[in-house]
Amino acid sequence: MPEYQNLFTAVQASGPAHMGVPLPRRDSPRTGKTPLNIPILGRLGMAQVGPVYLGALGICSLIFGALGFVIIGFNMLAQVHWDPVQFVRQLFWLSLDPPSPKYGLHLPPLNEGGWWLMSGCFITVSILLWWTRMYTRARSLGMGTHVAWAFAAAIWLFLVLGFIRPVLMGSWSEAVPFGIFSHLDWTAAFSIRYGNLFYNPFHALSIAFLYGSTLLFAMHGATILAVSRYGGERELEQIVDRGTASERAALFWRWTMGFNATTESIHRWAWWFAVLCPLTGGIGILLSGTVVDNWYLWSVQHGVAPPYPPVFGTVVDPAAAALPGVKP
Ligand code: 07D
Repeated sequence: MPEYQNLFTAVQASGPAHMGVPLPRRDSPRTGKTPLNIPILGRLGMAQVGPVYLGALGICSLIFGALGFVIIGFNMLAQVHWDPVQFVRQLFWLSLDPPSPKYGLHLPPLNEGGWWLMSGCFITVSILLWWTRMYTRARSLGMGTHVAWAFAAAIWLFLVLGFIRPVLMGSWSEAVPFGIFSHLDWTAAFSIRYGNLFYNPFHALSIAFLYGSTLLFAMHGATILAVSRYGGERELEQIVDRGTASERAALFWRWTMGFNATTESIHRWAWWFAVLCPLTGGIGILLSGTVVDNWYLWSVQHGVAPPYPPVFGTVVDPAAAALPGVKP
């Protein structure tokens, strides 16, 4: 047996399928037959696939998600006159857009944003149901609800972009369109409209946590793999059989940078960095247009960024320039 194991040489123990812990009385009973056993998946994780716990929340979430998704798909198909070839060719350019500004927060006709509103509503319901499912599943297993709260941080950004900020701005037209390139165009246009999002300190924070998360994940993943020859990845042994993997992992970082996380605290670092990325991001988006109209001018005003040299005269907020009586 090889001493060093990796993704491709891992020894796969196989035995009777594990159906999981007994379910509480209020939960749906187990249905279905023996779970699948797919050895190739054992190279990436576990070879056992299923059983999935669906339950009422799961089923409802999938139904609403599918409805929202299909509404988007059929709108796109209609845009290419129901031609499947053009649908595939133009997929990245197709888009289901929110209503135009003239509708404010009112209900628009279906073909002028109504479908967008309906599918957005269904997808939001689907995501909230999925969140509840994660929460209740964790509770049923006697676990903490950390995953659900991390998911909630992402949902916060999703809701700010598509619901909370548009409501505060008084128009659904502020929300993000459903489409591959269209949502990217929306992002670029949003940045330009509010004076370059790089000057938004919350966007900067969000990026710091995004990049920080990848760095922490790489450090943690690499550290554990590096001590897997001492059983570092079999976390139980670290607790009951001290003296090899964990100590080496900790010592490595203390030697190289003077400080080390613990096997518990590294996961708290990871959780907070990941959660703070959409949390700070959502704050940044919420402030754009509601409190701050031009992040570049805001930065100059607050001494964050230097002003342009006065060769072009004073820089005027383009939005303000459009106001009567203000000369560009
Ligand atoms: C988007 C929300 C949660 C998602 C959920 C899932 C479905 C599917 C389907 C049921 C990811 C929803 C699920 C919809 C359901 C069915 C069928 C999470 C999301 C719950 N930026 N930027 C960020 C960088 C620039 C701009 C964040 C880098 C330009 C805007 C992040 C650069 C411009 C917004 C980030 C860069 C610009 C952002 C996202 C570099 C113009 C946002 C964090 C190097 C392009 C968002 C404050 C995240 C935000 C955001 C990174 C550049 C615009 C840190 C690295 C200057 C408008 N940017 N950006 O976790 O929060 O997203 O901003 O250039 O809104 Mg940016």
